[in-house]
Amino acid sequence: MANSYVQKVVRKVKKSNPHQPEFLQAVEEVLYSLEPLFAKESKYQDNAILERIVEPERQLQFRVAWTDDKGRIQVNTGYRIQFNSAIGPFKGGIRFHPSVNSSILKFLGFEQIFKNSLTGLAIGGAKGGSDFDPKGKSDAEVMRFCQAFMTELTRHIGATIDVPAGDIGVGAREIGYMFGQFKRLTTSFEGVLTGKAIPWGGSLARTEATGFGNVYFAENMLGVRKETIEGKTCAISGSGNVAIYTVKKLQQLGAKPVTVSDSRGCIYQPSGINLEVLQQVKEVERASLTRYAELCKDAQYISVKDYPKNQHPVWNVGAQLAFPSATQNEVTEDDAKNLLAKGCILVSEGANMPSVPAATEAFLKAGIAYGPAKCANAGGVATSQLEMAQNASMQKWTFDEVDGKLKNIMAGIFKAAHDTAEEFGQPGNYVMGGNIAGFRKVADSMIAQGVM
Ligand code: NDP
Ligand code: 2IT
Repeated sequence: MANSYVQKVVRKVKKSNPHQPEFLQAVEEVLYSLEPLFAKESKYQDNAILERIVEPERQLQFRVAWTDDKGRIQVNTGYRIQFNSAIGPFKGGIRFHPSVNSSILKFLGFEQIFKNSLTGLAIGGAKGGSDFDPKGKSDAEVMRFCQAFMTELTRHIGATIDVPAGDIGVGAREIGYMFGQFKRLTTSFEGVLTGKAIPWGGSLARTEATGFGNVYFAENMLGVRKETIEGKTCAISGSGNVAIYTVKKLQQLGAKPVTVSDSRGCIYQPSGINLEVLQQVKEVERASLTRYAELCKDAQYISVKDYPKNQHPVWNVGAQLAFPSATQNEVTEDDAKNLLAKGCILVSEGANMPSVPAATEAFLKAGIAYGPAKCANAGGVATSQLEMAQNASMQKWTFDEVDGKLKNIMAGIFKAAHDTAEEFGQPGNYVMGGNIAGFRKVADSMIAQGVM
């Protein structure tokens, strides 16, 4: 009976969302993991919560026309998926990447609902973005694009309505241009975006928060296994915001990160990643990792074209701890096998949905510490909410205050996932524990607020 409820809704989602593989993947992963809850409670089915929760409250798609440096008109598609506002204003990042489409943003928006709920804060779920590629564009082109994108988005957002932030391809520079345009159009200086620079409303520790938070989550997972971060060899994918501050926190705690990657290749440096060089190459020069290899003579660079089929070399270096921090579906089944075969004891996901379903299954089956994205990378959005709180109260907290709150929030998420997994008879399964804990709060709020 309970099984057939999930199956019925999954069938309906498949029928009404054809050609949206990432969205379907995210929906199936969450819904099937909730089955133990529906076996105990009928109120969710009685109130058609699943049928409602898989349907975004509002989806915006719009034209973004802008002029490049040569005076040519360029056109991109802009999106904002306002998925669920049961527990707070819509909240979630904006992604600028050529692969962006409705399926990817709906998967991200759907995940964001449960992630935001797990933080224990009052934030609903949303995601937005565009197929615009900031790579190779001048600052002036990025500015004109951001202004054109925000010209439409402005009418749909606000400090208590919907508060976007960064994600892939959107960092402090893009947030600045978008904030400026919002202010120009509305004359309102408000906390409408998070990830702002410090002098004009940003929060200390927001830049670091996703990476730091992920390492704090990993520490919690290791803690119940009587293990620590110190002395461990770590593999990280990606070399953007999340990857860089994962490397930084791991080094602070005495671990040795030995890999990073970007879309063109990866670095393996057995002596340990040089954080200063990484920040110079990625944050200052916005260059490829080939530049890192030029600057660090003992680093090995492997180009994507030399990767073994379906395998990412960063997951095959014998790391004890793994932190996927690039993009969705980057950890294949073969990668999971490589990690496990070489003694990996922990996978903690900085990226959103980085593991394919077969990889997730392999980690759960092996019984290693596996921190799913909704739990492990929630430190970013949680600290965004701390930025909103500072903006609303016109206060400014110190780095240590924000970092201390972040640490507590990550411990709270771990406890919720851990205790819920035990409650439903699958100790250590933070996929199920996290999904049920995140879902319950949103679903109960939806029931309380009536049919809509
Ligand atoms: P950045 O744009 O700063 O960095 C992204 C990194 O991932 C870059 O190294 C990029 O390489 C690589 N990458 C992106 N797409 C691909 C791809 N298709 N194949 C291979 N490599 C790729 O983004 P973030 O660090 O902010 O985001 C990384 C992940 O973390 C994403 O999944 C994001 O959704 C997630 N996340 C981010 C949060 C945040 O606060 N920023 C919060 C929670 C999750 P290249 O530069 O060559 O494209
Ligand atoms: O995926 C994510 O949680 C983010 N990109 C951060 C969202 C936010 O609103 O800070």
